[in-house]
This record gives sequence, C-alpha cells and structure tokens, in this order.
Amino acid sequence: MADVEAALDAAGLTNPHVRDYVKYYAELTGAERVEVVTAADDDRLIAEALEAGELEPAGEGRYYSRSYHKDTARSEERTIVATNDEKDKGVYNNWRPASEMKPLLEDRMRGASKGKTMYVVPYLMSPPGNELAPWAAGVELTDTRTVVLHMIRMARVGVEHINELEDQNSFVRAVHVTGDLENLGQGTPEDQRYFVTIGDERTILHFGSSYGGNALLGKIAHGLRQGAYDGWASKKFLAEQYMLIGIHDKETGKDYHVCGGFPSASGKTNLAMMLAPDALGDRYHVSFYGDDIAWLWVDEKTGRLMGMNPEYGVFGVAKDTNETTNPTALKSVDPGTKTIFTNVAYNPKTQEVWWEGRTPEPPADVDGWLDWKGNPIAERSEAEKNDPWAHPNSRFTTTLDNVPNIAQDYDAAAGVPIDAIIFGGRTRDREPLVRAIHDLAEGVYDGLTLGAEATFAAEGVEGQLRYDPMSNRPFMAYGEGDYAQHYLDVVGAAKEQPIFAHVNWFQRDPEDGHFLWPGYRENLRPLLWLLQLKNGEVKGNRTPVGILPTEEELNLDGLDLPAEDLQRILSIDKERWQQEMGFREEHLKGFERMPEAIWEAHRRVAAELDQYEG
Ligand code: GTP
Ligand code: SPV
Ligand code: MN
Repeated sequence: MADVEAALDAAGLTNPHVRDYVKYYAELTGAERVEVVTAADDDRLIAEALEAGELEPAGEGRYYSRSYHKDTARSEERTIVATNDEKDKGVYNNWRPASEMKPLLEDRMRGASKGKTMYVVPYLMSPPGNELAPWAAGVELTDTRTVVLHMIRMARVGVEHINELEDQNSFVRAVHVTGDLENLGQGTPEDQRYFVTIGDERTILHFGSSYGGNALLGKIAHGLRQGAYDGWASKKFLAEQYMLIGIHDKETGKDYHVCGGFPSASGKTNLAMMLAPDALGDRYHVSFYGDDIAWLWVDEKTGRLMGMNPEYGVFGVAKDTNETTNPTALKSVDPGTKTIFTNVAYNPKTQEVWWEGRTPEPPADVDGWLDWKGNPIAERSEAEKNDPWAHPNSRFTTTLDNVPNIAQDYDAAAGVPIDAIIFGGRTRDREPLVRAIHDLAEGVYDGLTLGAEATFAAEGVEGQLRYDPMSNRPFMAYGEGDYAQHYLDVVGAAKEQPIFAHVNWFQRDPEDGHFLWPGYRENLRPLLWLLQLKNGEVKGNRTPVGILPTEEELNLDGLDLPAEDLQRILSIDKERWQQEMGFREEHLKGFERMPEAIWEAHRRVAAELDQYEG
C-alpha cells in the first residue's frame, strides 16, 4: 500500500479535500505508489516512459506512442452523464442515476491499479485568473504515465492550482483507471468500459481506455461535459466544442474574434491554425486561441459576450496534415517541441513518423516502417496492402506556445469579445459555403439542427449523416431543450449580439465527387465576408435559411474557381431544403422542453422556404 500522506507532504499538496480524495481512491484502486505531478516533471517522466518503452523517440525532442489497437477513439456508446435527478436526462447524454453508476464504476476500479503508480495531476482548465476559473480546477488521478504526459501538454498542471483555491472543496474529482485493455471486450456485448461524468457531484469516473478523450479527463470530460453542466447549473456560462480565432485587419487596425463548432474531425484545428491566403496575407492575420473547446460568458461590467480556451495544448488529427493544408500544424510539431504522436506510422530505424496525406505517396523505401499497430509494412500480405499506415484518428499532441500563430494574449485572464459564432460540418450537398443569421433564436435553431457526416474521431462508421447539435452531441450533459434555453439566456444577455453563420467547406460535385470549395486557408474568405456583413459593409443575398454572399461580395483575389462550382456553393437547393425541414422537425421533436422560440424559428424558416422563388 502506498504511503499517501508522505507523497502528498513531499509534493506540498496542502488542500485537505484533495488529500482526502486522493487517499480514498488510492485505497480503492490498490495503487502501490502515489506520485503528485507538476508540469516541471515532464522531462523526468518522458525519460521514464522512454526507458519503459511506453514512448519511442521520433527525432529530436519528439516522441511516438501507440495505443492498444482496440483503443483508438472516444466511445460514445460507453459514455454516460449521470446525476441524482432524472430531469437531467436528455437524448444524447445517456443519462443514468448517479446512485447506480458510482458503485458500478467503483467496483470496476477496485484493486484495478494494483502494482501501479497512481499519478495525481492537479490542473486548471482556464487561463489563470479568468472569471470562470472557479469552475476550472480539477485533479485527475491516473494509473498511466502517457496519460500524465498528455495532460501536461493539454492542461495547466501544478499543485498551485488546487492549493490556492478560494473554496478548497471546489475542484473536479476525475479518476481514470485503465483496466486490463486486452480483456475488456471493446465493442462486444460484454464491453466492460464505462466513461461516466456525475454532473451534480462534479466527479468523473472513467474505466477501460487510455486514449484521448476517454482518458485525458481535463479535456473532454471536464472541459466539455462537466463544464457544460456547471455552466448551466450556475446559469453563468456555456462550454462548447468550439475553435476560437482572432482576425486582425492591418488596414483598419480592427480585431475580430470568431468561435464556432464543427463536429469532431471536421476542421476546427485546421481553421484555427489557418494562414491567410497569399493574396490576402498583407492585410489580414489569423491568430490561434483554441481549436477544440471554448467557454463563453457575458462580462458583467461591459455586457460583452466573452470567450476563452480552457486548454493548454492541441490534440490534433494527423490525417491530411501537410505543407499545403496546414503548414502551421507541421511547425507546431517540429523537432524540439516535445510533441507526442499517437498511432501514426513509425520507423524506429530512422525515428521518422508518417500518416496518410503527409505526402501524396507513402515513403518509397519501406525498410523499417511499421504501421500504427506496429506491424512491418514490408511484411504485409496482398490483402493488407491497401490498409492505411496510420490510424485515421491518429493524432499529435503539442502545447499552445508551439503554435506559430498563437495569439499574443492567449494566456490573458480576460478572454476575448466574440463577434461571430459559426457552425459547420462535413455535408456533401445542400449546405452552401456560408449563410449568415442575425437573429439569436434562428442562430441557436441552426446550431441545434447541425447535421454532418460521421468521422473516425468516435468509434463507428465514417460518412453516415447524423445530427450533431452545436457539434456537442457527444458532450451533452443535460437535456437538449434546457440546453437550448440556457444558450438563449447566456448569449441573449449580451449587449452586442454576435452574428451567427453556418459554413460548409465540404460540398461535393454530385458527378465526380470533387470538393467544390478548396477549403483550408481559403476559408478565411467567407469569414471576412461575414464580418463585413455584420459591419453593414455588404448586403448579401437574402434566402429563407440565411444571407448568402453574392459572387461579387466574396473576395476571390488570387483564387481561380470554376464558375459552376462557385454558383453551386452560393445558392440553395429549395427542394433539398424542404425535405430537410421535415427531418429537422422529427429531430427537434425528440427533445423535451424545446423552447417555443426555437419552434417559432423553425416554422418561420419553413414557411419562408415554401414561399421562396430562388
Ligand atoms: P477534433 O479534434 O476531433 O475535434 O477535430 P477538428 O474539428 O479539430 O478537425 P481537424 O481540423 O483536425 O480536421 C479533421 C480533418 O478534416 C483533417 O483530416 C483535415 O485535413 C480535414 N479538413 C479540415 N479542414 C478542411 C477543409 O477546409 N477542407 C477539406 N476538404 N478538408 C478539411
Ligand atoms: C474529439 O473527438 O472531438 C477530440 C478528440 O477532440 S478526443 O480528445 O479524443 O475527444
Ligand atoms: Mn473535438
């Protein structure tokens, strides 16, 4: 048994509530040692992980890790938000009573860390001193060293974040126990995994994975699910799966801030790291605040809607990241950045990494190359020849200060004022490049009816269309109707309303399937139009589903686009939209207590569509 008191004393961990919590779970999980972690321990932990073979070197100051092959993405089916009140049950939160889930999880965890070290990771999911910092402190307990190394990159880690709490008992208890990955029946009827957030007890209990959002509890479980619950319970803020960027106009000297939700693996990181297109680079600069989570609140003094990124790093999708699509991402994972790559292809002889889309063709000389499962490429059978080298959800983990376009004030306590909120997903037809929405209820309605093709960020099928309200479907923490009302309340309280928009970079030609819009850096163009619309500098083309840019208004300097493609992405298909309105009605009917304002917005759009002549 671990000498918990001694370990906590040695680390200077004085918060009595944290001490009790650590003692309780050290005993329950049967951990052999307890070790309190601070960000400054990173080099030592890296050295230990290399020594133990949990990491391998990937060139100077970069590392490679491989997760168990059945443990490579979030599992939405096994994820539950429990509370003590059945009223919190929604459609997507898989609600269960806390009284059922807590004992169940504690049973799984009992004795499951025997012989292992339990790392105590005190963290803060906000810039220090931020108005929402009281909801941002947590302590993750984990029995896996690579999880600690990821947490140090993704969150601000150190005992000061919990020792100095004003309310010493106000921290999230986040327990992660990996379990015996080879015997958990992942994806079978005997699946042993459970990923549970107990919203009203501010307790997170995750069992059965050491990958990504299943294991980095500060990120998804606290930053999104617990944050959403707390934001609603306190009536104070929203926690959303949003990227957050700044756009600086060097000509006018103005700064704008845009945040927005795209479902997992649909382009948030790429948008946040975007370089202005060459032809516009002299005038505009895009700065990075966050790529996956934003918390939003209204500043009581100024009345402005504010946003901040609670994270400290980027856990980005590797696939298709290259010099053309995202040079910024490549620089963020340069030698010396202490980046950790997970489940990409790896060559232990040369310490190189590779993933699909990194270069047009995989390395010609396959000598030494291993696929993401660790199998030599050279030994592949005929049947395996076309299998990807990297897992489609393989990722890189790096800290914010490695991102070349990081905003100067990313760490500032104040957060930034929000000018626009955008929603988007992978949609192969119907959705134009951008449609702007001035009305709050119509904007929220639009977010709630966000539909997109599924991706590999969660287990399951790629390409299947599904609704993903506000890109928050996997992170919903309470009922969707209550969520909609809370959203209306928070944003509605702002003196200056943000403009909403729906964007789509993924429309395809119905015949040959090519993307109609080049995407990536070019995505700045529709955003600039949106800000011009908000400023009253352009008028656009009014349609029932929002205002679209005219061809003349969209700045296409230096971009050569086929006329028929442009025409298609700047128009709406009335019949497809009318069909969609029927699907939306069914989708919205599935939620309890959907505010009347949302239904009114739905009926207004539907009625206008029926009248629309195009
Ligand atoms: P999560 O971290 O899972 O929440 O994902 P994300 O929304 O940050 O997605 P990310 O930016 O990492 O993009 C996922 C995939 O979409 C990558 O393979 C990108 O190359 C691709 N992608 C991003 N932006 C565009 C775009 O504008 N056009 C096209 N065609 N693909 C894009
Ligand atoms: C997502 O799936 O939306 C992610 C990655 O951002 S994970 O941390 O695995 O949730
Ligand atoms: Mn995400």
